[in-house]
Amino acid sequence: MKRLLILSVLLLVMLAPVSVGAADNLFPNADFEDNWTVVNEKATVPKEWTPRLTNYDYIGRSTEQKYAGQSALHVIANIKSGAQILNSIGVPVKPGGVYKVGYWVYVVDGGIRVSAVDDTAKRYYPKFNTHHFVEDFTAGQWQYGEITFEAPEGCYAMRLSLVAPTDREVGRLEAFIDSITVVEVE
Ligand SMILES: [Ca+2]
Repeated sequence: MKRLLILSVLLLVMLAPVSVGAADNLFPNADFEDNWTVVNEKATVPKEWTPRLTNYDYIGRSTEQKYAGQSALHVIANIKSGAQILNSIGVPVKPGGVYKVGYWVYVVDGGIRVSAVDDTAKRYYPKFNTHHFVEDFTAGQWQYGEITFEAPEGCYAMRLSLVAPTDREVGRLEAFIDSITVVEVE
């Protein structure tokens, strides 16, 4: 009987879907479902994110286009290449730790760059700024993007930054982002 129980537990574990559990995700409110704050008539943002200056035409909650759940983040901007649109709060990391950022993006126009950036202190040159180029994406469909980085010596926090692409001239950009994960992999 006991052996049968162990076998059933093993089977359950084996059948469990391979996905990031909420407990493993270091990024708060990463599903863009709740906690939206109205900043002004053009921007309603998740509370963990701050718009950069007025580098946007629209930031809001999308309920029609989303990857999972009821909503996703919707961004429209006309800004110069490399300009930041939104920055997240800092997420604690350990120096030497390896982390994987995953996200789903749907590009309508232009493209968007997601960057993982050192957020230990406000400094002009962060200890790292690693990103995923828009050329990896095809417009008009949800696609998964991933960034892996090792937190260097002296790095105790990282943030995510949504940025206008630097690999091409972008006039108007429009994109949706959903289901972000930040997990420690080693
Ligand atoms: Ca969602």
